[in-house]
Amino acid sequence: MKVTGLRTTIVRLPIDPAIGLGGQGSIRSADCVLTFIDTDEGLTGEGLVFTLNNRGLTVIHAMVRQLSDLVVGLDPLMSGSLNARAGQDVNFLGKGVATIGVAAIDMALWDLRGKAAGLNVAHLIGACRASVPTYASGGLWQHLTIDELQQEANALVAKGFRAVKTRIGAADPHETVTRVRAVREAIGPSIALMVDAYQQLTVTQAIRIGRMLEGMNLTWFEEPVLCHDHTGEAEIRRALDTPLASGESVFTHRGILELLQAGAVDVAMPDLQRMGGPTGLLKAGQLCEAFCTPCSPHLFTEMSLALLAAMPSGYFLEYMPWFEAIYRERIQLDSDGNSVVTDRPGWGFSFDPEQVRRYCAS
Ligand code: SMN
Ligand code: MG
Repeated sequence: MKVTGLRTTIVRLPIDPAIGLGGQGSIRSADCVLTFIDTDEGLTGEGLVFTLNNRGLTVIHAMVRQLSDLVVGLDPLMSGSLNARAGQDVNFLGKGVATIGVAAIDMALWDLRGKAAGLNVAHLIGACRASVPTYASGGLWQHLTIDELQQEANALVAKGFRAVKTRIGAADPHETVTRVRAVREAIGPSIALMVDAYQQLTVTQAIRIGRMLEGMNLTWFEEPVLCHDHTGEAEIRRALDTPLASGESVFTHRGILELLQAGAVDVAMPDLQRMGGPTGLLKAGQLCEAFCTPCSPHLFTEMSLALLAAMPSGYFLEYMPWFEAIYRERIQLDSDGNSVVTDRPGWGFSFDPEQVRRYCAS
């Protein structure tokens, strides 16, 4: 089999109503570069990388396209070293956009290998579990009132989720506690609850708020401080009983290694596009295993499901519905609130051409 070409399509998915991030602006769209790798055997592999609010979308798009010569002509079954070679190739540019470009291609190659074998990526690797604990991440944002928070929390539980995440910020700590308590009261004691401060706090603020939240049986406290402050994360982790989660904002598995070596986290959260794709994410998962640290991949629900199912260190799947509109298939929850690993080949989730046309902006 040979790769005959790389195609890309830009889709812009509106997030309406916009998500308010406390004092940190808002999220109004998820803007994606869909990557298609075609072969002479008629199989096509698919990948998705994205940005928020259209920021840098054309840059990511150009990056993916710039890398097409690395993959055209390649036998997808012989693409094991592609990620490492591509990493060397873009080394001069540093991480960031270059890594995201590599990720799009690596995602599509994994999809292709699964399709060529007739296996879901989870089974291609060798799955550890048939379903994956899942938390609802698309709601409970900071712009909601207490009533709205409770209504949304109830609705998520009614949909079958057994774990939910809410966002907090640097507002008055008492208000933060009131909001998190309101969610805990709505969902009851047996649903897992996570909080995510997406890097908005200082170490002192995080320890203070974290102490005030102890006793609410939080599953984790996510990204309390700036993502590169591993010393600060380690300090917060030592000060609190609540597990500390972080890692979504670091690049490549080496970024996750630094996080683990610093003793910064109880839960590591590698992000598929910042890891440079599935190859890097699986390496991050193996590092987590070596450090006896649960691994909860960030976003990319439709692809992370298969990878998480195949990671011995795998923990929760983040269910974020932003990309659902362009996929044919949907995540299925079982009666325990776990996402079921599908037998469909490749990712098991494929782009719906009609919906792609609808949201297409290229
Ligand atoms: C998050 C992800 C994407 C945009 C905003 C916030 C959040 C998460 O940190 O973990 O889902
Ligand atoms: Mg987060």
